Amino acid sequence: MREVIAALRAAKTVVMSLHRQPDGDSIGSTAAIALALRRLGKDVTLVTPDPVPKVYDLVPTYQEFVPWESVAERRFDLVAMFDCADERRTGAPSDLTSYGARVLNVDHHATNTCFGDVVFIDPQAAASAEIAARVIDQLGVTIDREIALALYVGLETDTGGFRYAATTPDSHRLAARLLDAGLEPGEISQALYERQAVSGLRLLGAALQSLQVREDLSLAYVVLSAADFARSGAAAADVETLGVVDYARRVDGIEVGALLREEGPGQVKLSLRSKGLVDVARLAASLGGGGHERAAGATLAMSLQEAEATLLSLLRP
Ligand SMILES: [Mn+2]
Repeated sequence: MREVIAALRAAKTVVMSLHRQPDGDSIGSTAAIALALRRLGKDVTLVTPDPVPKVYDLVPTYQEFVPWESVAERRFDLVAMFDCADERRTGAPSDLTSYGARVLNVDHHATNTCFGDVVFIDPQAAASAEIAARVIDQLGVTIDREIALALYVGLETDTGGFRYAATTPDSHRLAARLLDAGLEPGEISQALYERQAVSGLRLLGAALQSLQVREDLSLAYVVLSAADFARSGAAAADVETLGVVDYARRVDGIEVGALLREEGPGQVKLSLRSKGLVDVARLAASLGGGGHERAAGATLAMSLQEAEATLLSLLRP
């Protein structure tokens, strides 16, 4: 942590990147750190490999995220990532070292590849936003309402509204601090969860329609084909914000929930959720992916049918 603080203090210009298919924690922890660094007078540029879902438009700095391409000609003192488990997930077209002198990697994914020059991983943290709060405290920056809002979005979304097993007393203590900074939790969850487009809900309907339960494998899974997206008019980002895979895990008596989503011809994104007995990070890692014990994923270069067979064999004892 001392090195993290030193690296951030030493840099005058910083570029920060979200991870692919950015979620609330990626955006929230990145935005919070960016705001804190600006309070210290630093020049911070924000990039993203994929568009930031509109549902996160309540997060300060939401409008500032630009594609990596727009910083191709620039060089920064520091390239900083929060919540990004591996270098490829940054989606940077060139090696990260071509954008800056040093690379900072702060995260809570146990499967983090430890890329970069300064690395801080805390798998006990329920969200990268928890680590970001510690960093901001150590930088000596006050958590004002703006920073609190960014942190809260990260914390609230990554803990599933403080329901997931990774949630700790520290998560709640941080939430209390953030609310004390002037946040209205009801307003925030309404902004996050009650502004769904009908297209997204129709996609969820298609997913639930596809639900398969394999009691012999303690698995429930849903499948979304490219045709489901075309029919509903929903976007890939809707899958994340609707928590589609979590519905599979809700089935009584199973341990693992999964979602197979066709990303394109011959490419399928597999998302895995566990109730606790099965370490899905290990399963995902065996397919070249990663994540947490209870929430992990991998990208598979195969057809939807082949991916379904791969999933079933993955769960076979
Ligand atoms: Mn996270």
